[in-house]
Amino acid sequence: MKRKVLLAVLTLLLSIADVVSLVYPQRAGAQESKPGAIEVKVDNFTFNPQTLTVPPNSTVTWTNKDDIPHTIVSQNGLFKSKALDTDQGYSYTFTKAGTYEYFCGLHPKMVGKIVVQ
Ligand SMILES: [Cu+2]
Repeated sequence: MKRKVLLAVLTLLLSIADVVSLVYPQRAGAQESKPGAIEVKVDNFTFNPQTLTVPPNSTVTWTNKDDIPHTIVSQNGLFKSKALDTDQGYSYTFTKAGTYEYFCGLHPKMVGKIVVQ
């Protein structure tokens, strides 16, 4: 009886894999960069990478890897995060081309730049 259930589950998983492999090639053809994957690490009082170039409509996620809080504040007031504790993240979607400079509100010497083009 247990074996039959296991077989049914395996069959279901295989058919899901079939569907995914049918859908996936079309998506891979679109070949834009993946906005979800764009990450700036905040580590050792620096933004890494310090300058990041992304296409329009990219969502950038900053993740705090330090054991003290940091914030992400844009120079022109466009975005501002709350204090991020260790491993907390903040995301912002850049819709328009331009250069967006930002800093840490708690340590203003920490600066970074997002270039959207
Ligand atoms: Cu900071």
